[in-house]
Amino acid sequence: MTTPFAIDTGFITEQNRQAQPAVDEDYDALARKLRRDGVDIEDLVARAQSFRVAVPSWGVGTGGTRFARFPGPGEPRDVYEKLEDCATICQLVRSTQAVSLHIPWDRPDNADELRRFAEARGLHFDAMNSNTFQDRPGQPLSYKFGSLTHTDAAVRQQAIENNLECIELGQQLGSKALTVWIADGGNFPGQQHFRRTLERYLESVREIYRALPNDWRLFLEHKFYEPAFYSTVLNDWGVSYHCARELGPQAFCLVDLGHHAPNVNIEMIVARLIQFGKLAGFHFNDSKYGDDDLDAGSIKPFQLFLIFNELVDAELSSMSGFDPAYMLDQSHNITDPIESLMMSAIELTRAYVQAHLVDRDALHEAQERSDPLLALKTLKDAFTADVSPILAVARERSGGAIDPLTTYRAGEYRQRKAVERPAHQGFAASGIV
Ligand code: RM4
Ligand code: MN
Ligand code: MN
Repeated sequence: MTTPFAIDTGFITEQNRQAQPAVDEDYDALARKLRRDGVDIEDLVARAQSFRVAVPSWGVGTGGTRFARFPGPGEPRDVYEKLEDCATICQLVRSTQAVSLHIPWDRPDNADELRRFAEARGLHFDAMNSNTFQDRPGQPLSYKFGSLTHTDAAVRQQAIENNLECIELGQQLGSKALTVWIADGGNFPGQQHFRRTLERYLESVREIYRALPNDWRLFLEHKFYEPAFYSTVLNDWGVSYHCARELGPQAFCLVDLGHHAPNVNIEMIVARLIQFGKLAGFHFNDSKYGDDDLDAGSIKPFQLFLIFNELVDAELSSMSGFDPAYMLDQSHNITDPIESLMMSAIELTRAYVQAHLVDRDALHEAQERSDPLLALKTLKDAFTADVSPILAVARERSGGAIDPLTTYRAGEYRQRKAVERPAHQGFAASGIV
């Protein structure tokens, strides 16, 4: 077998050399401007270098809608090829060392071999995601009418076992968390008894919780609709919070940005969960209408900034137990997934750095003096600052690309993969994966 193509480090260095003079000029100008405000740019570069977000294995494949999927060239055909793509993203942006797997989509024949394969590429495994929202071939019982909350105890048991398998596999892979998202819910009024269904959910998740290793966390992911269109069992953060509390100290609430009704104040939910010590972390994406799974920061960058404003506020107050897990959860339907994931990782780092630019003393004072306009201006000053030179320098110092998109395209990774990975028959099926 020939060695799969990878972008050469020397090529990145050469691309950086060409981009360096312009970046240096912008960086120096920004450093001077920030110094006037008493901010040391080097601190912000260090913050940017420390930022981490996990990439979902399913994100590197072309997504789709319920109408169609338009596969792109050179798509990964198995978990190993997915990891190659994740390694390329990390090579260029340097913030995405962790990969989140979905089981059974990514179930390996040999977990040790997969772990070594990842480690050899500087990657490790983030939260495991269980999938009980589809039927796998040969599966004895169907999830058509639910999984962990099904009225039939045997179906619930099967779904519990699917989750236990994820924990077991995750332990072999070095993961430390399990994310449970269920599609359970109803399309018709009367279809489900709301209270009984939630009771069954708790009973099932308790079994999963009991199997958690001591150093693991359980992330409960709520979603208010889809694929169930009338009601879902874990419909919002309130229910999620209730369940996490019922379960115990290792259970937390995961916030997927696309899983809220339109206009909901997500940053406030984030602040509440932080205050209650139950924020698991995020599935980052963006949306206009619903669970659109668009690229993070593409539609509502100010909202993203406001979320990071809460996160950074908690980070700077050294709140005990504050350790949110960040992951991208997007569906790349019409873009090259590698490009989208790189740009999204950069947008998150941007929001994180901008949030560090907020003058927190000034904000606090404006709040105390009931000066809403000055409070908003304090936030807007940070949000409108162009921190791109900080992000570029951070990437370059960490061994990544000053301009990941240009370098990726110039490196012809996708073209090379199109040759190496001829699409197999039947791969163009519709659906989100
Ligand atoms: C769901 C949810 C889950 C993700 C699946 C693919 O809407 O966001 O996190 O695993 O999609
Ligand atoms: Mn999600
Ligand atoms: Mn989702």
